[in-house]
Amino acid sequence: MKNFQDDKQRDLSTNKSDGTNKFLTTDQGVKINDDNNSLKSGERGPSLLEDFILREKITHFDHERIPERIVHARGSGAHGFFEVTNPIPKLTKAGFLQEKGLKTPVFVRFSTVAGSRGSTDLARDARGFAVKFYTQEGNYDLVANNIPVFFIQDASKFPDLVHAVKPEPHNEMPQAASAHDTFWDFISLMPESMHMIMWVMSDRAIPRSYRMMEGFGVHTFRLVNAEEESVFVKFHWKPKLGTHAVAWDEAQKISGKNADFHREDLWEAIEMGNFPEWELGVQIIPSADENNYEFDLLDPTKLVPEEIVPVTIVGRMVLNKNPDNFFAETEQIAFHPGHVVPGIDFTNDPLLQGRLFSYTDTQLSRLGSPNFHEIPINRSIAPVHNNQRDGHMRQEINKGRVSYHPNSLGGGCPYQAKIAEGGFSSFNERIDAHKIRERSESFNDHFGQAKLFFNSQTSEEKSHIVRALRFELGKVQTTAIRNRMLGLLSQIDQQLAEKVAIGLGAKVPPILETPINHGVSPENEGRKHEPQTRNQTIKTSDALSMINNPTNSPTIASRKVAIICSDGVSETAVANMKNALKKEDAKGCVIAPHLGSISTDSNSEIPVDFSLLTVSSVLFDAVYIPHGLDVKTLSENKDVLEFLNDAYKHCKVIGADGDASKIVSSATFVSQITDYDPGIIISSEIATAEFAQDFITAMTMHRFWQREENLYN
Ligand code: HDD
Repeated sequence: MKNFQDDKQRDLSTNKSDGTNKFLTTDQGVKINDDNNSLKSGERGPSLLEDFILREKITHFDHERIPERIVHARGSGAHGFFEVTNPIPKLTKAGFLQEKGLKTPVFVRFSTVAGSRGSTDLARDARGFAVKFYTQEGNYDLVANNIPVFFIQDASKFPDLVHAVKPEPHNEMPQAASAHDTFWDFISLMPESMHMIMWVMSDRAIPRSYRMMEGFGVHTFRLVNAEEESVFVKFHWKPKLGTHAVAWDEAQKISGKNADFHREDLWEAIEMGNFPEWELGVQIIPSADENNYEFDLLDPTKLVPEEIVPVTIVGRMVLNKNPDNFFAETEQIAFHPGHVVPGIDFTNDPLLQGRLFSYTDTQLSRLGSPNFHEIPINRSIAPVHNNQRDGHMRQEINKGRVSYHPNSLGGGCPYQAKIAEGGFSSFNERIDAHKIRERSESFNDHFGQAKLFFNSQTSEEKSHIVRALRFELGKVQTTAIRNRMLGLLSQIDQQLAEKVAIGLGAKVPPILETPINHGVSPENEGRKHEPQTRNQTIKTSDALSMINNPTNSPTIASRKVAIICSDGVSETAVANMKNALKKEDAKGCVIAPHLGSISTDSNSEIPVDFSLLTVSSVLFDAVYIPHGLDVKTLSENKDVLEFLNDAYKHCKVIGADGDASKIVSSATFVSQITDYDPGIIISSEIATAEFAQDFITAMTMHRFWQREENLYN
């Protein structure tokens, strides 16, 4: 079996440099004798223009920023590989999907959409999930999101959408947030966005980790086999760790405590050897079924329920190496849905068609030259030969006289490949149509799948959506926008609209008062573009819920537990919990009032990982308080109480053994518990295996959202 897993690392290694044990030099390779003082006329004199070392250093510095991405500016990346587990040669001729066990190198970049490069990871937002496969037949980019549908149906609305969600242009506020007037003004006039709105108001928009997100190609794509036969596909990434979220209050606090929370989580998991993993799946739809659904396969605001077309797993992706240099790799990587290889092709989805233009165009202003494909992270490992020449920062030195085709002087080289030799040929789709600037009537159902999504959520998830909408619309200052939104929400679910209305102190308007714009010219308005709510064959789908999601598996691998300690702590209790967590690949972190170490009941010293001053509960998955602490002092310690109250409020597991349970009961929320709470694990005995096991089993539930019934009613 040929294994290409390391090909990209080998390729990148030719550009890597390491200054260890080397002289400091100028960019021209001249050794520098003094990097601390500029060349002056006399000790206190003016600097001399002659100082080429100073000029070079400052000039480079002055130019080291490049424009950030117009969207998805904030992101984090990692290297890894994709391995075929279930080859699909009957469906596609794509070489990297042909043989079981074949490994292809990948680079993945996860991102938020709206915020700037330096914004927080925990914004309420869709997440980008872009994968570059460095295949033997050239680069294939699957430029996906963690949500399977999109806000708009036609690429012509993308600039409007992005203008509306970005900080408002007069005062550049708010950063990395959709909770403001321009976003909801636009949305309230775009009923086609209602399905996506349900997703971004759900917990999908506040993931616990990039490693715990699903990924979706969104559009329907085509696979094409060696016989030039095609099927439609939807791409899915399914995370091995399950699909999980944080609470919204928690997300906002994380943004203050550690804006790099997701970036750090991905980095640390890879450094610790907890390599994130996803399965790649496809929903396969025969060409003949193109018109057999109650939605249009070309409409990117629709998904294909997994109950109608199940997901067939074809491979797995493992991320096992952090980048060496953020700018060179994560910032300079350039994705493009139009980077496809033979065997993968597009459909006429009008959003996808617009994307096919936008991505190269944006790289030209972001990376500055049509030679961005030569930047090491973008460079294909398949050989590149063509007649494209010159331009800013050209790296390749093309030999010979000939830079045109056809030619006789160069022997006709480089020559075209026949299809049988791997030459790309577009799928031979028959199109017979009038040129027309209009939206297809088959795209008119704006509420059917929004309903399906809402109805598929558990009651806890539904209340998260209600509270998210109350928050977002609560920040909107224009009453008319809030009311328009209530009108649209009532078309998804009357109760949803009414619950949101309570939070806004408003009444749900009758449906007829809701103005609608369908992206059609005014003279066509109302002709055949009335929005519809088509009945869905499927009434609910577990795959759409995070809590009922079939991807969830009972693992706590890579989760972090705060072990709150102080002098006198039981050494065996701490060791018992730490060891039990380690066996599950999770980590117990010792947190104490100060850094350094604390002394235990057996006079040994335990090193402290973090002081209470620098961390808080929102940065951990669960809290454990071991026996032996100074109960009186810690029960009154404001930091400890805030730790426990937040852990409780965010529905996390809280555990304590021996005397430490008294500390837990002194926290306000916890002290008010009347019913049994399966997320609070208390044991009168100290350091028992059963206690550690109960704690771990509770952690596999991720969160005990049912607590919120008492907290928020
Ligand atoms: Fe896009 C970046 C995903 C619609 C135009 N997009 C970008 C990235 C992701 C997506 C993951 C970040 C890639 C990276 O990490 O560098 N975009 C999507 C998905 C969409 C989508 C899943 C809908 C299904 N995008 C979309 C439309 C347009 C764009 C309709 C324009 C017509 N997207 C861009 C862009 C970006 C981009 C402006 C900004 C930076 C970049 O491309 O490289 O061209």
